[in-house]
Amino acid sequence: MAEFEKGVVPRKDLNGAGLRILIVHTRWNLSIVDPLVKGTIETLRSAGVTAENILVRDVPGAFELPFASQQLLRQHPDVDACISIGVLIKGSTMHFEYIADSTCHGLMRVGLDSGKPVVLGVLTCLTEDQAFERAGIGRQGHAGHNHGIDWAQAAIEMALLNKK
Ligand code: CRM
Repeated sequence: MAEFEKGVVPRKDLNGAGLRILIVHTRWNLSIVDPLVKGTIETLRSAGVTAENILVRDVPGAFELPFASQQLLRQHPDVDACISIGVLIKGSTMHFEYIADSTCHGLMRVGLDSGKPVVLGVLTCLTEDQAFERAGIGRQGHAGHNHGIDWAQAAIEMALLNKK
């Protein structure tokens, strides 16, 4: 039996040429957010999205992502998809649960209301190590996988689907 491999199987030959992609990212947990944004941009570029067609904007924290994504999509009607990136790490209060829940629901709503794909680039991690590993910069010999790669591929796939 084939071994189970966790994760998404990307579509082959994704072509992002001509697509315009918005990235909105947080400045909270920036040392983890930065490599995620980098991985996202590198993947978009290698799939044919030009540098001029990648708009990058930042906001304070994850809670701001839905509002900012909504407003930036309104201000830039030529954008084909939005990737909203942030990293939530559980602390000792209930803040994490409230922010994670409202951010994810908010981003889903922005996508459905705007008719533009919004990719959930928000990690909701129980430990710092989980976050590092999902940004491809894991410690203690476990580099992990940069989820920005998957988010870029999802954005291109959904943008192309939306153009049909
Ligand atoms: C984040 O991206 N943001 C976090 N924030 C900030 C929050 C928002 C402010 C202003 O509206 O509320 O920017 O998204 C947090 O407040 C916390 C909780 C910190 C604590 O007290 O445990 N965490 C994050 C976070 O992990 N990531």
